[in-house]
Amino acid sequence: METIFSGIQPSGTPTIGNYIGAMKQFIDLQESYTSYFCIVDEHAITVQQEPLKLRQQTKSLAALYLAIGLDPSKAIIFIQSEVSAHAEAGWIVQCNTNLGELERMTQFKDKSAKNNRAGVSAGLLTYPPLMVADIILYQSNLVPVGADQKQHLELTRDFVTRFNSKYGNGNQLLTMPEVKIPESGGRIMSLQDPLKKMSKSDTNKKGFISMLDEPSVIRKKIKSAVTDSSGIIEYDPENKPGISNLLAIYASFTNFSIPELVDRYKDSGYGQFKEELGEAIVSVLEPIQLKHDELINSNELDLILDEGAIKARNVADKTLIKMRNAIGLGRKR
Ligand code: AQP
Repeated sequence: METIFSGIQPSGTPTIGNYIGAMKQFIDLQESYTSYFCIVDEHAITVQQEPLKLRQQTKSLAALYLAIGLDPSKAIIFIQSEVSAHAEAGWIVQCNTNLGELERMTQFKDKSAKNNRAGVSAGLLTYPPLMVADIILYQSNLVPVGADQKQHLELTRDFVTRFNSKYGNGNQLLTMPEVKIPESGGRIMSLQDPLKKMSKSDTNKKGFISMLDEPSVIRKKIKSAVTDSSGIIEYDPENKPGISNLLAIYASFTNFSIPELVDRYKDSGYGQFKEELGEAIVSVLEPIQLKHDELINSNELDLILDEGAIKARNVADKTLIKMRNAIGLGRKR
Protein backbone atom coordinates (compact mmCIF):
# COMPACT_ATOMS: atom_id res chain seq x y z
CA MET A 1 0.00 0.00 0.00
CA GLU A 2 1.31 3.48 -0.82
CA THR A 3 1.69 6.14 1.88
CA ILE A 4 0.26 9.62 2.28
CA PHE A 5 1.29 12.35 4.69
CA SER A 6 -0.32 15.69 5.36
CA GLY A 7 -0.42 18.20 8.19
CA ILE A 8 -2.24 21.29 9.40
CA GLN A 9 -0.76 23.96 11.66
CA PRO A 10 -2.61 24.60 14.94
CA SER A 11 -2.01 28.32 14.41
CA GLY A 12 -5.74 28.92 14.91
CA THR A 13 -8.91 26.97 14.24
CA PRO A 14 -8.87 25.59 10.68
CA THR A 15 -10.88 27.58 8.16
CA ILE A 16 -13.18 26.20 5.51
CA GLY A 17 -10.18 26.86 3.20
CA ASN A 18 -8.07 24.35 5.15
CA TYR A 19 -11.05 21.97 5.13
CA ILE A 20 -11.72 22.19 1.39
CA GLY A 21 -8.08 22.35 0.28
CA ALA A 22 -6.72 19.65 2.55
CA MET A 23 -8.80 17.97 5.26
CA LYS A 24 -11.75 16.94 3.12
CA GLN A 25 -9.42 15.01 0.81
CA PHE A 26 -8.07 13.00 3.76
CA ILE A 27 -11.35 11.21 4.40
CA ASP A 28 -11.42 9.15 1.19
CA LEU A 29 -7.66 8.77 0.98
CA GLN A 30 -7.43 6.98 4.35
CA GLU A 31 -9.31 4.05 2.73
CA SER A 32 -6.63 3.30 0.17
CA TYR A 33 -3.33 4.56 1.63
CA THR A 34 -1.27 4.06 4.74
CA SER A 35 -2.10 7.48 6.11
CA TYR A 36 -0.25 9.86 8.42
CA PHE A 37 -2.18 12.97 9.48
CA CYS A 38 -0.16 15.29 11.61
CA ILE A 39 -0.83 18.34 13.72
CA VAL A 40 2.25 20.35 12.83
CA ASP A 41 2.70 22.40 15.99
CA GLU A 42 6.42 22.97 15.33
CA HIS A 43 5.43 24.82 12.17
CA ALA A 44 2.97 26.95 14.12
CA ILE A 45 5.74 28.40 16.31
CA THR A 46 7.47 29.99 13.32
CA VAL A 47 5.27 32.94 14.28
CA GLN A 48 4.66 33.90 17.92
CA GLN A 49 2.04 31.77 19.69
CA GLU A 50 0.60 32.04 23.15
CA PRO A 51 1.56 28.73 24.90
CA LEU A 52 -1.78 27.82 26.46
CA LYS A 53 -3.68 28.78 23.35
CA LEU A 54 -1.33 26.77 21.15
CA ARG A 55 -1.86 23.68 23.30
CA GLN A 56 -5.62 24.14 23.24
CA GLN A 57 -5.61 24.61 19.44
CA THR A 58 -3.49 21.48 19.04
CA LYS A 59 -6.03 19.36 20.91
CA SER A 60 -8.89 21.03 19.09
CA LEU A 61 -7.34 20.26 15.70
CA ALA A 62 -6.88 16.62 16.72
CA ALA A 63 -10.55 16.49 17.73
CA LEU A 64 -11.50 18.04 14.37
CA TYR A 65 -9.48 15.40 12.50
CA LEU A 66 -11.63 12.75 14.16
CA ALA A 67 -14.84 14.75 13.87
CA ILE A 68 -14.57 15.07 10.07
CA GLY A 69 -14.32 11.28 9.85
CA LEU A 70 -10.68 10.27 10.16
CA ASP A 71 -10.60 6.81 11.65
CA PRO A 72 -7.70 5.96 13.99
CA SER A 73 -8.03 2.28 13.06
CA LYS A 74 -7.12 3.27 9.49
CA ALA A 75 -5.07 6.47 9.81
CA ILE A 76 -2.22 7.44 12.12
CA ILE A 77 -3.05 10.75 13.80
CA PHE A 78 -0.29 12.41 15.80
CA ILE A 79 1.33 15.62 17.00
CA GLN A 80 4.58 16.60 15.25
CA SER A 81 6.46 17.71 18.39
CA GLU A 82 5.81 14.31 19.98
CA VAL A 83 7.93 12.64 17.29
CA SER A 84 11.42 14.09 17.73
CA ALA A 85 12.67 12.68 14.41
CA HIS A 86 10.96 15.58 12.65
CA ALA A 87 13.17 18.25 14.21
CA GLU A 88 16.29 16.12 13.74
CA ALA A 89 15.61 15.26 10.11
CA GLY A 90 14.64 18.91 9.57
CA TRP A 91 18.18 19.92 10.57
CA ILE A 92 19.71 17.46 8.09
CA VAL A 93 17.42 18.84 5.36
CA GLN A 94 18.38 22.44 6.25
CA CYS A 95 22.05 21.59 5.91
CA ASN A 96 21.40 20.17 2.45
CA THR A 97 19.27 23.06 1.20
CA ASN A 98 20.57 26.33 -0.24
CA LEU A 99 19.67 29.64 1.36
CA GLY A 100 18.61 30.95 -2.06
CA GLU A 101 16.02 28.17 -2.39
CA LEU A 102 14.44 29.20 0.90
CA GLU A 103 14.49 32.93 0.24
CA ARG A 104 12.54 32.28 -2.97
CA MET A 105 9.58 30.65 -1.16
CA THR A 106 6.51 32.83 -1.65
CA GLN A 107 5.03 31.92 1.76
CA PHE A 108 8.20 33.22 3.43
CA LYS A 109 8.10 36.37 1.35
CA ASP A 110 4.39 36.94 2.16
CA LYS A 111 4.59 36.22 5.86
CA SER A 112 7.86 38.07 6.44
CA ALA A 113 6.51 41.08 4.53
CA LYS A 114 3.73 41.33 7.14
CA ASN A 115 6.28 41.82 9.95
CA ASN A 116 9.28 44.09 10.23
CA ARG A 117 12.55 42.19 9.79
CA ALA A 118 13.36 42.19 13.50
CA GLY A 119 10.06 40.44 14.18
CA VAL A 120 10.64 37.61 11.68
CA SER A 121 11.94 34.38 13.22
CA ALA A 122 14.70 32.37 11.54
CA GLY A 123 12.22 29.49 11.71
CA LEU A 124 9.95 31.21 9.22
CA LEU A 125 12.76 30.92 6.68
CA THR A 126 13.76 27.36 7.59
CA TYR A 127 10.26 25.97 7.97
CA PRO A 128 10.08 24.45 4.46
CA PRO A 129 12.98 22.05 5.30
CA LEU A 130 10.98 20.92 8.34
CA MET A 131 8.07 20.25 6.01
CA VAL A 132 10.39 18.30 3.72
CA ALA A 133 11.40 16.24 6.78
CA ASP A 134 7.74 15.62 7.70
CA ILE A 135 7.12 14.13 4.26
CA ILE A 136 10.26 12.08 3.71
CA LEU A 137 10.30 10.49 7.19
CA TYR A 138 7.25 8.40 6.24
CA GLN A 139 8.57 7.65 2.72
CA SER A 140 5.39 9.32 1.49
CA ASN A 141 4.18 8.73 -2.06
CA LEU A 142 1.45 11.35 -2.02
CA VAL A 143 0.88 14.63 -0.18
CA PRO A 144 -2.68 16.05 -0.29
CA VAL A 145 -2.48 19.83 0.21
CA GLY A 146 -3.91 23.14 -0.98
CA ALA A 147 -2.35 25.03 -3.89
CA ASP A 148 -0.27 27.29 -1.61
CA GLN A 149 1.92 24.32 -0.67
CA LYS A 150 2.88 23.41 -4.26
CA GLN A 151 6.18 25.28 -4.06
CA HIS A 152 7.14 23.48 -0.82
CA LEU A 153 6.42 20.16 -2.51
CA GLU A 154 8.71 21.13 -5.38
CA LEU A 155 11.41 21.88 -2.80
CA THR A 156 10.80 18.43 -1.30
CA ARG A 157 11.16 16.73 -4.66
CA ASP A 158 14.37 18.64 -5.42
CA PHE A 159 15.74 17.62 -2.02
CA VAL A 160 14.88 13.93 -2.56
CA THR A 161 16.60 13.94 -5.96
CA ARG A 162 19.68 15.62 -4.49
CA PHE A 163 19.88 13.45 -1.38
CA ASN A 164 19.41 10.17 -3.23
CA SER A 165 21.98 11.01 -5.87
CA LYS A 166 24.55 12.36 -3.38
CA TYR A 167 24.26 9.73 -0.66
CA GLY A 168 22.29 6.81 -2.12
CA ASN A 169 25.09 4.90 -3.92
CA GLY A 170 22.51 4.01 -6.54
CA ASN A 171 19.80 3.25 -3.94
CA GLN A 172 16.54 5.12 -3.57
CA LEU A 173 17.06 6.10 0.09
CA LEU A 174 14.07 8.44 0.14
CA THR A 175 10.77 8.10 -1.72
CA MET A 176 9.84 10.71 -4.30
CA PRO A 177 6.48 12.25 -3.28
CA GLU A 178 3.76 13.52 -5.61
CA VAL A 179 1.56 16.47 -4.70
CA LYS A 180 -2.25 16.17 -4.76
CA ILE A 181 -4.19 19.44 -5.03
CA PRO A 182 -8.01 19.37 -5.39
CA GLU A 183 -9.23 20.31 -8.89
CA SER A 184 -11.64 22.84 -7.45
CA GLY A 185 -11.11 24.59 -4.10
CA GLY A 186 -7.33 24.30 -4.00
CA ARG A 187 -7.17 28.00 -3.14
CA ILE A 188 -10.18 29.38 -1.31
CA MET A 189 -10.05 33.16 -1.06
CA SER A 190 -10.85 35.61 1.73
CA LEU A 191 -14.53 36.52 1.99
CA GLN A 192 -13.58 40.16 2.42
CA ASP A 193 -10.80 40.36 -0.14
CA PRO A 194 -11.26 37.67 -2.80
CA LEU A 195 -7.82 38.42 -4.26
CA LYS A 196 -6.19 37.20 -1.02
CA LYS A 197 -6.02 33.60 0.24
CA MET A 198 -8.35 32.69 3.10
CA SER A 199 -6.11 32.21 6.17
CA LYS A 200 -6.85 31.17 9.73
CA SER A 201 -4.51 33.83 11.11
CA ASP A 202 -6.14 36.71 9.18
CA THR A 203 -6.72 39.55 11.62
CA ASN A 204 -9.99 40.34 9.83
CA LYS A 205 -12.18 37.54 11.16
CA LYS A 206 -14.89 38.34 8.62
CA GLY A 207 -12.48 37.16 5.91
CA PHE A 208 -12.69 33.51 6.94
CA ILE A 209 -15.14 30.97 8.28
CA SER A 210 -13.58 28.87 10.98
CA MET A 211 -14.72 25.27 11.28
CA LEU A 212 -15.93 26.06 14.79
CA ASP A 213 -17.81 29.28 13.99
CA GLU A 214 -21.36 29.20 15.31
CA PRO A 215 -24.09 28.74 12.66
CA SER A 216 -25.33 32.32 13.13
CA VAL A 217 -21.77 33.61 12.59
CA ILE A 218 -21.36 31.46 9.46
CA ARG A 219 -24.59 32.81 7.97
CA LYS A 220 -23.58 36.37 8.79
CA LYS A 221 -20.08 36.04 7.30
CA ILE A 222 -21.48 34.63 4.05
CA LYS A 223 -24.07 37.38 3.89
CA SER A 224 -21.38 40.04 4.22
CA ALA A 225 -18.97 38.37 1.76
CA VAL A 226 -17.69 40.78 -0.87
CA THR A 227 -19.13 40.18 -4.36
CA ASP A 228 -19.77 42.75 -7.11
CA SER A 229 -22.59 44.96 -8.29
CA SER A 230 -23.68 42.97 -11.39
CA GLY A 231 -25.93 40.59 -9.44
CA ILE A 232 -25.26 37.83 -12.00
CA ILE A 233 -24.10 34.46 -10.71
CA GLU A 234 -21.36 33.21 -13.00
CA TYR A 235 -17.96 31.57 -12.59
CA ASP A 236 -15.28 33.97 -13.77
CA PRO A 237 -12.44 34.09 -11.19
CA GLU A 238 -10.61 36.82 -13.04
CA ASN A 239 -13.43 39.33 -13.44
CA LYS A 240 -15.78 38.18 -10.67
CA PRO A 241 -13.46 36.77 -7.97
CA GLY A 242 -15.94 37.17 -5.09
CA ILE A 243 -18.89 35.25 -6.50
CA SER A 244 -16.53 32.70 -8.16
CA ASN A 245 -14.98 32.01 -4.75
CA LEU A 246 -18.43 31.50 -3.22
CA LEU A 247 -19.33 29.11 -6.06
CA ALA A 248 -16.17 27.08 -5.39
CA ILE A 249 -17.06 26.95 -1.67
CA TYR A 250 -20.65 25.95 -2.45
CA ALA A 251 -19.57 23.14 -4.80
CA SER A 252 -17.15 21.81 -2.17
CA PHE A 253 -19.83 21.67 0.51
CA THR A 254 -22.43 19.92 -1.68
CA ASN A 255 -22.63 17.42 -4.50
CA PHE A 256 -23.30 20.14 -7.06
CA SER A 257 -20.68 21.04 -9.64
CA ILE A 258 -19.98 24.72 -10.35
CA PRO A 259 -21.86 24.64 -13.74
CA GLU A 260 -24.85 23.00 -12.01
CA LEU A 261 -24.87 25.76 -9.39
CA VAL A 262 -24.62 28.49 -12.03
CA ASP A 263 -27.61 26.96 -13.80
CA ARG A 264 -29.56 26.53 -10.55
CA TYR A 265 -29.17 30.19 -9.60
CA LYS A 266 -29.39 31.73 -13.07
CA ASP A 267 -32.65 33.50 -12.22
CA SER A 268 -31.79 34.33 -8.58
CA GLY A 269 -29.99 37.21 -6.98
CA TYR A 270 -26.97 37.12 -4.67
CA GLY A 271 -29.25 37.27 -1.60
CA GLN A 272 -30.91 33.89 -2.14
CA PHE A 273 -27.65 32.33 -3.32
CA LYS A 274 -25.83 33.45 -0.18
CA GLU A 275 -28.63 32.35 2.12
CA GLU A 276 -28.63 28.82 0.68
CA LEU A 277 -24.84 28.68 0.66
CA GLY A 278 -24.81 29.60 4.37
CA GLU A 279 -27.24 26.75 5.07
CA ALA A 280 -25.15 24.29 3.04
CA ILE A 281 -22.05 25.13 5.10
CA VAL A 282 -23.92 24.97 8.41
CA SER A 283 -25.41 21.57 7.56
CA VAL A 284 -21.91 20.11 7.06
CA LEU A 285 -20.14 21.90 9.92
CA GLU A 286 -22.76 21.58 12.66
CA PRO A 287 -22.44 17.78 13.12
CA ILE A 288 -18.63 18.12 12.93
CA GLN A 289 -18.76 20.74 15.71
CA LEU A 290 -20.91 18.52 17.93
CA LYS A 291 -18.49 15.62 17.53
CA HIS A 292 -15.53 17.94 18.15
CA ASP A 293 -17.07 19.15 21.41
CA GLU A 294 -17.63 15.56 22.59
CA LEU A 295 -14.03 14.61 21.86
CA ILE A 296 -12.00 17.65 22.87
CA ASN A 297 -11.62 16.81 26.55
CA SER A 298 -11.99 13.05 26.26
CA ASN A 299 -9.56 10.44 27.41
CA GLU A 300 -10.18 8.72 24.07
CA LEU A 301 -8.54 11.60 22.21
CA ASP A 302 -5.39 11.39 24.35
CA LEU A 303 -5.16 7.64 23.84
CA ILE A 304 -5.50 8.03 20.06
CA LEU A 305 -2.73 10.66 20.02
CA ASP A 306 -0.49 8.52 22.26
CA GLU A 307 -0.91 5.54 19.99
CA GLY A 308 -0.44 7.68 16.88
CA ALA A 309 2.85 9.06 18.23
CA ILE A 310 4.16 5.54 18.97
CA LYS A 311 3.31 4.30 15.47
CA ALA A 312 4.74 7.42 13.82
CA ARG A 313 7.99 7.23 15.84
CA ASN A 314 8.56 3.63 14.77
CA VAL A 315 8.50 4.55 11.10
CA ALA A 316 10.15 7.98 11.34
CA ASP A 317 13.08 6.71 13.41
CA LYS A 318 13.91 4.08 10.79
CA THR A 319 14.17 6.69 8.05
CA LEU A 320 16.16 9.00 10.31
CA ILE A 321 18.72 6.23 11.03
CA LYS A 322 18.99 5.62 7.27
CA MET A 323 19.66 9.34 6.73
CA ARG A 324 22.22 9.57 9.54
CA ASN A 325 24.05 6.51 8.23
CA ALA A 326 24.04 7.83 4.69
CA ILE A 327 25.61 11.17 5.56
CA GLY A 328 28.07 9.86 8.17
CA LEU A 329 26.57 11.19 11.40
CA GLY A 330 27.46 9.31 14.62
CA ARG A 331 28.50 5.66 14.53
CA LYS A 332 27.00 3.25 12.00
CA ARG A 333 23.91 1.45 13.36
N1 AQP B 1 -7.31 29.24 1.47
C1 AQP B 1 -7.01 27.96 1.28
N2 AQP B 1 -7.61 27.23 0.32
C2 AQP B 1 -7.31 25.92 0.15
N3 AQP B 1 -6.41 25.26 0.91
C3 AQP B 1 -5.79 25.94 1.88
N4 AQP B 1 -4.87 25.60 2.79
C4 AQP B 1 -4.56 26.67 3.55
N5 AQP B 1 -5.28 27.73 3.17
C5 AQP B 1 -6.05 27.32 2.12
C6 AQP B 1 -4.32 24.26 2.93
O1 AQP B 1 -4.58 23.83 4.25
C7 AQP B 1 -3.52 22.97 4.67
C8 AQP B 1 -3.04 23.37 6.02
O2 AQP B 1 -2.44 24.64 5.96
P1 AQP B 1 -1.49 25.07 7.13
O3 AQP B 1 -2.26 25.20 8.38
O4 AQP B 1 -0.36 24.12 7.23
O5 AQP B 1 -0.86 26.42 6.71
P2 AQP B 1 -1.25 27.53 5.70
O6 AQP B 1 -1.22 27.00 4.31
O7 AQP B 1 -0.37 28.70 5.98
O8 AQP B 1 -2.77 27.83 6.12
P3 AQP B 1 -3.39 29.14 6.70
O9 AQP B 1 -4.82 28.89 7.00
O10 AQP B 1 -3.06 30.29 5.79
O11 AQP B 1 -2.63 29.28 8.09
P4 AQP B 1 -1.83 30.51 8.67
O12 AQP B 1 -2.79 31.67 8.65
O13 AQP B 1 -1.43 30.11 10.05
O14 AQP B 1 -0.65 30.74 7.79
C9 AQP B 1 -2.44 23.04 3.60
O15 AQP B 1 -2.56 21.89 2.79
C10 AQP B 1 -2.80 24.27 2.82
O16 AQP B 1 -2.40 24.19 1.48
